[in-house]
Amino acid sequence: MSAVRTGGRLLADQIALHGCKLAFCVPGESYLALLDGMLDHRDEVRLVTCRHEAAAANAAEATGKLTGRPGVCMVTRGPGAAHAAVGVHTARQDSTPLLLFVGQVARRHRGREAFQEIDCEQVFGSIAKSVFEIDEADRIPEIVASAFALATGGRQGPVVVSLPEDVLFEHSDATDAEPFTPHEPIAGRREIEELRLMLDAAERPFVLAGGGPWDAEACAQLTSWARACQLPVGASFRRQDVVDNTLDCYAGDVGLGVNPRLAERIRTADLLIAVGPRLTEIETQGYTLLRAPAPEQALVHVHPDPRELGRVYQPRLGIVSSVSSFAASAADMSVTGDRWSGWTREARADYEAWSGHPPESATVFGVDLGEVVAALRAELPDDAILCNGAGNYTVWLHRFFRYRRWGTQLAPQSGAMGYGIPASLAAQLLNPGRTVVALAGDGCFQMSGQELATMVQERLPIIVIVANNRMLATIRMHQERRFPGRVIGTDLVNPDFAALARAHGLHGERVEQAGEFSPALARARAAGGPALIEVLSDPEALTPAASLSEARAPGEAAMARR
Ligand SMILES: Cc1ncc(C[n+]2csc(CCOP(=O)(O)OP(=O)(O)O)c2C)c(N)n1
Ligand SMILES: [Mg+2]
Repeated sequence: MSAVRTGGRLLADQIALHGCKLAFCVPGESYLALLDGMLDHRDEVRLVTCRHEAAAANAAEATGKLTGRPGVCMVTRGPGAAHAAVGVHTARQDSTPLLLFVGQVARRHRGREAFQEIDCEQVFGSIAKSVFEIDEADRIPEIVASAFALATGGRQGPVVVSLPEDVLFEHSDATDAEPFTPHEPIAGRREIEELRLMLDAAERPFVLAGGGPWDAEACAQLTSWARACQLPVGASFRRQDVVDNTLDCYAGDVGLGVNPRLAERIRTADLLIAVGPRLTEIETQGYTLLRAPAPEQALVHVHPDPRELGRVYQPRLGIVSSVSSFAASAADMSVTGDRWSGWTREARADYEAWSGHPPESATVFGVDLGEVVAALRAELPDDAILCNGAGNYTVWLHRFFRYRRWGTQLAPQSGAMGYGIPASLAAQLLNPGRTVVALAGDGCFQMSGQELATMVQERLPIIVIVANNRMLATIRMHQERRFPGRVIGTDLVNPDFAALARAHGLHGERVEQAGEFSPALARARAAGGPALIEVLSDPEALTPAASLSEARAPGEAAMARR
């Protein structure tokens, strides 16, 4: 279309024509004309108002994770942009396509430190893939098309677009862009053949899958390759849904609190095929599983962005390819797995021994989180989406839950607290018929708990589970290990979470004793609307494997056990 439009309307038209169906915002007077433009697209683009910009940005990030296309977030200048920064950071670390539109001071006031002025380039320059400021309404179609393309090209990530207020009111007769199409790097035949030869020579191959963007088809192709060649597949940190965890080829995730036997397996593999992930501090367990820069394992690294190949680790074979293109090519590869089928069976046995059943509860008080995850595993449908933030409570989830399908895990590789609840908004809005569960610790919950109001307003039947141990256990754990007995800053005095939920209009209840969680889950699922279950858990149970007293005095606790 080409007609005279305000910048705000022109921008809203571009957002819609590039295929955005869901956007999150906290309104601001700095971008009224964009909001007004969105009104004319209200039937195509659902605009959800969050209570806090951090939540809006996280929800948009989760939209990007689930769809592989940029999630869209709109916020006001200084305070709004500062709040939204956490979502930009997560999009960066998790390689998620995200567009953050920031209302900005008028052009003529720039540089005066006008009211709430923020220099987006300075603030976001080191975490966004790119930062634009639109100087004239005529260039809106070009810059927005560029932002969509940049966010999705190569390694996906966040792009920030700053919108001077007067540009949004300026009139323009610019012509619309064409809808953007993401470009996909394709795995070359020669590289696939080279990989086949490397596999032919391998004794102990291991596949580490992660990164993205994945989709159901690519995951199915990766799985069929792994099964045909009897390859063990591990998932990178918080990408546990790339392979059905119940299959024999699945060997567990290389995240925080990794199975030590899995870590050892990767260390001793002779061929490591990384399909999609960046090889970060987490996947390499503090850069110890692989030697930098030249790993002992023959490293094959598949990544859509050439800048990630050799960034820390020099691959023996680097393949610049989308995970989908690689998986499609690999699915046709036939290599006999006879030599390593025993190795793959052992990898699976290690996983099952590690994650089969939560250990016997040592808790004397409240509900063991092992019981909670066991109930979720047994009772949720295979396509339920589980969302979480950061904290020790996630260790139970990541270790004992079985992810069955792609798109069922929304969790921040950035380790950001407060992520799970906003992510659950996106998950439920995009998948109205599916079960969505958000898990949060008491600390984590209180970073985005205000979004219970958004759940009610948008009628989203999300089930929120708050694991309440009345402390920031992750930090307390580190504190006890490094400074035994010197506790500071990690105790929490909390509200009554169930009552807080009820005050928002959710079904809310608290479980305090073993055996109570499963019936509470059934009641929450039957509630027909958003529900919150507060689970009182024992502060003594730091992780499935560590207790508070042991962290404080490892020797003494071991003596006491004898
Ligand atoms: C936004 C943010 N702030 C601080 C941290 C550091 N941090 C990591 S885990 C954690 C405690 C989480 O507490 P809670 O949600 O209660 O979970 P718990 O560890 O008690 O199970 C903190 C403060 C973080 N990861 N993210
Ligand atoms: Mg806690």
